[in-house]
Amino acid sequence: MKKHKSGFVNIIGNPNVGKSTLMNAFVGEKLSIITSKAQTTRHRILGIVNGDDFQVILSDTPGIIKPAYELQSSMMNFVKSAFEDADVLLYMVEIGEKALKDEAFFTKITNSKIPVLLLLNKIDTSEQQVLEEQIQYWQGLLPKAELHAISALENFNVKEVFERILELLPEAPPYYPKDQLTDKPERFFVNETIREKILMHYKKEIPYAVEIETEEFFEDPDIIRIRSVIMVERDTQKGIIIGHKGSALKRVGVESRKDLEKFFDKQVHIELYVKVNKNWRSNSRQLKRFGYNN
Ligand SMILES: Nc1nc2c(ncn2[C@@H]2O[C@H](COP(=O)(O)OP(=O)(O)OP(=O)(O)O)[C@@H](O)[C@H]2O)c(=O)[nH]1
Ligand SMILES: [Mg+2]
Repeated sequence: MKKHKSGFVNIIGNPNVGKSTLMNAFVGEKLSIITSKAQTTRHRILGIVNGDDFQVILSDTPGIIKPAYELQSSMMNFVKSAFEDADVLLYMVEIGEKALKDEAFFTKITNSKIPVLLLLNKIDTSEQQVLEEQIQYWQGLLPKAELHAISALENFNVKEVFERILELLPEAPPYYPKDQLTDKPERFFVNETIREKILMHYKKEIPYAVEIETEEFFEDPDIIRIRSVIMVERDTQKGIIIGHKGSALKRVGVESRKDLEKFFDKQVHIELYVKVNKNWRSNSRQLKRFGYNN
């Protein structure tokens, strides 16, 4: 009989390099939201890939930044935790970027005792010559890491990286039930879906001042009824979220409903409200309430 392998595989890297896209590609489900804006991911989200003789527990994490307010410090604590329990680290960079913005994190990667796979992502955007230069540059910077050039978006070399992860994982029993896909509850995915629409449709600071709280998630046999609150920091932001005659908010609701119907494979009814929660991003009690309690 084949031995069972299991372990934690944690994806870290700068904002916007494609960490969430890769995790979703491994899992085959849209667990993490993806947008073209930096700091899309705010939590550490597990995506579990199960097989007869393996369980790979992937972690998507927020992009590494220098924190400017308490929410961001909490996001960086999620990244730190991902360093601590990894069996394999996936350090993701994108074509054209230069090393991590945070030196301390970069030193940690350089000195890592566990295997590091250096994933050079978005190679679909680059010419062969640029790619070769980039490979040389990164190999020089992190000689101990094993480099894989990939495109998470186009699923190029993703399977090969997964096979390599399986080779590197220790023999261990599964940590989670074999039918479990993630560590997050249903409400979390509702919140994230709504936040994704806000990241997509509102400019500048607005998405960063928003947090979602789902107050009601009620599952009937043929429909899920959801009521969620969009929290902003100031009155002016509330007006912007709602938009002219409620049109902007309505669009968020319609698009979120469509995505959630796909995600839950069921009809969804969603009601959205907007509330001002002054400076929640800097208030540790509020942050705790929203699940940033690390
Ligand atoms: N061309 C190309 N674009 C990609 C690839 N992977 C991801 N992207 C795009 O890059 C952007 C950021 O992707 P995400 O997966 O959200 O990146 P992230 O690292 O999780 O970002 P944060 O959560 O903000 O740290 C999105 O617009 C993706 O579609 C890729 O392989 N090629
Ligand atoms: Mg992300």
